[in-house]
Order: sequence, then C-alpha cells, then structure tokens
Amino acid sequence: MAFKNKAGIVALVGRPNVGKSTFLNAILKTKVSITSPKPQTTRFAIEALYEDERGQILFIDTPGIFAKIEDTLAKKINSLSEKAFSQKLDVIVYMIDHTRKRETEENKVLGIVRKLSVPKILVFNKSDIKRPSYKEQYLFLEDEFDYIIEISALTRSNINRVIDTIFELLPEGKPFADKNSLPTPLLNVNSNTFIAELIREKAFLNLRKEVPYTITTYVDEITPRPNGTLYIKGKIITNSDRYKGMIIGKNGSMIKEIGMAVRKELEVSTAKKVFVELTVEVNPHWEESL
Ligand SMILES: Nc1nc2c(ncn2[C@@H]2O[C@H](COP(=O)(O)OP(=O)(O)OP(=O)(O)O)[C@@H](O)[C@H]2O)c(=O)[nH]1
Ligand SMILES: [Mg+2]
Repeated sequence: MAFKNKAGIVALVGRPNVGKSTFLNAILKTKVSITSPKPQTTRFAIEALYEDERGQILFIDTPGIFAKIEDTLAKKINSLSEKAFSQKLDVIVYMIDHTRKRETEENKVLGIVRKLSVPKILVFNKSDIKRPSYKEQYLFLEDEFDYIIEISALTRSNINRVIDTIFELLPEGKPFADKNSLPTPLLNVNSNTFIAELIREKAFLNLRKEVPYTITTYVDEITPRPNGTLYIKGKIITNSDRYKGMIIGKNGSMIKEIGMAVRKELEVSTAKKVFVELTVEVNPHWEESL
C-alpha cells in the first residue's frame, strides 16, 4: 500500500491552444479551467489540486505564450504567464500540439522552458488527430526532456501516464491543503471568478475574430432565491462602443445566446435552476486592471 507522501507544484506550459486547460480538466475530472479553440483563452495562472493515494499535485495552468506581443493584452497575459514560472516548481509539463508547425512562437516558449532547471515532461497532445502531424519537427527535443508521453486530453487517452510520471518525479512533502474541506479543487479562483470565466468562455465560443480580445467579464451577484433558483448577474466589459453592439447582437440575440450557454452549463453542474442576467458595458481602460 502506497503512502500519501508526495507533494509538489507542476506547471503546464505551452503555446496558446495546445490543450493545457483541457488536460487539467481531464485530470481533475471536473471543469476548473475554461477552454476554447481561440488562442489565449486562459488569461491568468489557475491553481488546482489533484490528489490520490500517492499524494497531492498542485497544478498551475498557465496562459499560452503568444509570439505576437505588440498588443497590450497579449503582453500582459504573457507576463502573467512568465510570472507563474518564477515560483518554485517541481515539474514542468511542456505541451506540444503536433498538428501545428513549430514556428517562432514555439521557440519562444521553449526558450522559457529551457531556463527552468526542474524535471521536465514533454507531452504531445491531440494524439487523436493523425493528420496533419509535424511531430518530426519536435523530435530534436527528446534529449532535453526526462520523459516523452503522447496523449489526447480530449479523449483522456494516456493522461494517467502523465500523472504516474509526475508522481515518480515529485519529492516527498506535506499536503498543500485538506482536499475534503475545499469546495472545489480550485485554490485561487472563487465562485464569482469561476462564473465570470464561464461567461468569458461562452463569449469566446460565440464571438468572432478580434471581439473576444476586447472583452473581460465580471460577476456582481450570485443569489440563491427562495424558490430554489440560482440568480446570477454578470457583465461583459468591452473596450469600445463598436464592439458593444456586436456583443449584444441583433435584438439582443448574441448576449442571449451567451447567457443561455452559461445557464445550461451551470444548471448541469449545480443541479439547480439557474437564471443568468448579462449586461454589456464599455470601458476603454479595462486592460489596465488585468
Ligand atoms: N482533437 C483534440 N483537440 C483538443 C485536445 N485537447 C484540446 N483540444 C482542443 O484544443 C483547443 C484548445 O484547448 P485549450 O485547452 O483551451 O488550450 P490551452 O492550451 O489551454 O490554450 P490557452 O489557454 O489559449 O493557452 C480546444 O478547442 C480543445 O477542445 C485533444 O487532445 N484533441
Ligand atoms: Mg488554457
């Protein structure tokens, strides 16, 4: 019988869109980090606790690092990501999407990973997709990593091998928290922020082109009503009037779609009836408070 004695901090690193957040959700078997087909969906480092009989892993899901940093939002997100790497880490999981060419962006992330002197696992994600594959462009990395594992975060294929390997590499240590006393595995995200993130996810999934990058989201109120309904009041803030109209949509159709998607997901996860009220506001300076 194994003892619960391992404990360590593991950062998920990779360029945008490789599947870091999908992988974290797959491991925790619950949604802790929002995902979308658009790059830089994750905007701040998300900390979530995994536990089994071997011990605890504190995962840090970082925002994907963009090569293109001329815009202020990407610059801010990149720096938040790099800040996450400056803390004490025990293992790095460097995730690659083999369906995309290497390009300068990958080199930028690799440059950061190379500077960190901790055990590293190279994870090729999206193994469910066979073509196109640029895996041979990445094989030169084999010598630099302690382990190489192919997974599919989406189909959960081989993800347990990553967990086994992490536990092999982790030191012994004290647990970070009593997991049973936590409302969710999330350590740095409260329910307001989580629901705000969910609103942002649904906005990312519905809004086109640059519009997702003009927004941030907030939740002002979560109130259980006497009739058992959960009332949620949230807002989407965008940086100009031009986008406000697009987010509201014709006769409010877009904002309604976003609110409905949030409601549906929350109704499943809370097993309650949920009422979501969303408004759209303009604040050209919201990025400054990120
Ligand atoms: N086919 C396939 N798609 C995947 C897999 N893992 C993730 N995806 C998809 O890839 C897209 C990006 O996933 P995310 O988890 O948001 O990626 P991320 O690395 O967290 O991205 P950022 O937060 O932007 O850095 C989503 O559309 C996922 O559904 C996989 O194993 N197979
Ligand atoms: Mg992410």
